[in-house]
Amino acid sequence: MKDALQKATLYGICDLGYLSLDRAIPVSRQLLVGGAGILQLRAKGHDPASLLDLARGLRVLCEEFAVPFIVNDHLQLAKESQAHGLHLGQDDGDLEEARQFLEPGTLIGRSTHSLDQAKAAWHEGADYIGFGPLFPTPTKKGRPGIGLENISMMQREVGAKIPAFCIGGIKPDNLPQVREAGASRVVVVSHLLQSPEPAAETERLISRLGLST
Ligand code: 3NM
Repeated sequence: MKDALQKATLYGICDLGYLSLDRAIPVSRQLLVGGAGILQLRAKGHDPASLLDLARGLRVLCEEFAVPFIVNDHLQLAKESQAHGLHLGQDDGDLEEARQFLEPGTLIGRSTHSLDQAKAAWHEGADYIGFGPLFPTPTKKGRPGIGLENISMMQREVGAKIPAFCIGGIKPDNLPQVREAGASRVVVVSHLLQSPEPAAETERLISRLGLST
């Protein structure tokens, strides 16, 4: 799935903060139909053991589209659902320890909130990073936006080596600015999950960026 990761330009998230359990798979399918090149299950506040069926279902769905399926936070759930990857925040422990627990070849991503953290994630062996939040966002409450000024430097120093996805408050109206600032890959959560037409909207965002998956 490393090749598929390289091709991904729009990263979709099945976030149970926005989707009820019964909509999780159908809406995720719409994101993939629209061209999302990677998909994460994010379920803050849920008991990971209760998510195993959903995670397995999403993994199978992603395989249909040859897209990596990533589990946020939960090492055990990633392993048991045979996810293609695990995503860890800054406080979620050591990448190398996680790598030893997971099947060889499992992708590991890291959230980063500054240029220094982005560089550190590359040095510790992350397969990809998130970089943000660019703008304050209700999806990740309590974090200030880091703005756009470090994107081009981050791209040169990290994004040239591993995929780097800009994240946080990205919507159609600020997408041109984000692109202009140097982003070539993005994560869009609330805008897509709240859209009445997630597939069409995903496709529209990708084409507005001039990015293709
Ligand atoms: N991680 P939306 S920002 C899940 O900066 C997440 O690490 C962030 O959602 C980070 O597109 C974020 O709704 C929320 O703003 C992204």
